[in-house]
Amino acid sequence: MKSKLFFGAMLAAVTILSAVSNQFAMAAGNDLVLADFNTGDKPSNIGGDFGAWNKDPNDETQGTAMSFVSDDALGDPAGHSIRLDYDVDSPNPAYNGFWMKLNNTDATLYNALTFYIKGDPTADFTKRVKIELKDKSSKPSSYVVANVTDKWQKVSIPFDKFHLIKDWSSLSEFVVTFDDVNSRPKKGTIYIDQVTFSKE
Ligand SMILES: [Ca+2]
Ligand SMILES: [Ca+2]
Repeated sequence: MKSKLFFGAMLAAVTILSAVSNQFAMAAGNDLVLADFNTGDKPSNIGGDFGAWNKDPNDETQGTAMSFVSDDALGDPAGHSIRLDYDVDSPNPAYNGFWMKLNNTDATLYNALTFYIKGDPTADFTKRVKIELKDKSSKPSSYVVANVTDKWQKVSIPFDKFHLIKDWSSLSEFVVTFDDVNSRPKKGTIYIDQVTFSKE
């Protein structure tokens, strides 16, 4: 009886150990890079379109302009990131930013959205940036990233922070939003790179 119990305990331990090592194996190389922007052109790594959006294109006092810059977050001398020049300083309610289609990507193998972000010390920049994901219902689920600095910083947002995402098997869009509530100063420059679904 005793030896049976011992054997059972050993078996449980081996099972747990192998489950843990499988997790490490998955974490090592199974991230899905959605966009590294390294070609300096569209589309994204998964074939998705992306660009800047403006709440009211007729209001010339607000908007975001997107461009590619050869300042890669991972230090690749041939790589690129995107530069977002935003302006939410307007007499009208103002919000604008960056959108990127996710082409119904199945994210069920991953548990975090990661990317690199920094601000431009010359143009100045907001320390708080709103990030949104949408599933196929297209209802945005948002999370505000704080403490952006003028150095590249890796941000990792666990999926469970995006409370309104119901269906992780089919994601439609990644959005960066500047608005007149979170963005201080109301005009500035943010860089984004290496948008990835990760298993952490
Ligand atoms: Ca890059
Ligand atoms: Ca303005």
